[in-house]
Amino acid sequence: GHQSAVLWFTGLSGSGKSTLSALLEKELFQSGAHTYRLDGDNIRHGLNKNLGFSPEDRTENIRRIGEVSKLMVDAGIITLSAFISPYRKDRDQVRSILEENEFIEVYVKCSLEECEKRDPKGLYKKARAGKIKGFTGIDAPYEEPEDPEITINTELLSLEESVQLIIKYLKDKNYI
Ligand code: GGZ
Repeated sequence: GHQSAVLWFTGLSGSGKSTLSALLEKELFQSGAHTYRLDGDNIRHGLNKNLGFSPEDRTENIRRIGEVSKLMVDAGIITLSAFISPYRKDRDQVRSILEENEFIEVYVKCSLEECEKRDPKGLYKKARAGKIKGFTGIDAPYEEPEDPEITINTELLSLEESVQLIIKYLKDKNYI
């Protein structure tokens, strides 16, 4: 059977959300699924370009993305939303506007130490130097999911293993 849903990727900057969701989308698309990916590139530069990184703005960012994700799920699309989404209450709010089986929380788990070591955009370095204020993990909080549907530890799994784990979940639960 087929059931659309949002795969909600949450985790620190540099944890691997974008890389993982991009490769997963590619594989899902190749298997014939209808997918769409929401991330900072197509959301924070458009719909949410009036929002920054204060706690209030992050909450509003996630609220709007949740509503857009819901519309996409209603349109029958497997939606991949990749945002830090640091507040548990904001993620739970998104969960609450969807049906039970329509929200799949994917915790992209990676220690702050490792994210800082990766630092692909040099943002942690800037945050440590005080050039960026309120950076998640440094001087802004990240609240870990308490009961995510899927946890992907990107320090232990390869990218391909991570993708296959999610595909297996989707197959086992009859999403694809
Ligand atoms: C966290 C920030 C910040 C601050 C800019 N804190 O690694 P990136 O660059 O590409 O991903 C981060 C992205 C986070 O945006 P989100 O919309 O996912 O955040 S939230 O869910 O909290 O609303 C990072 C960059 O934006 N960035 N300033 N202060 N990340």
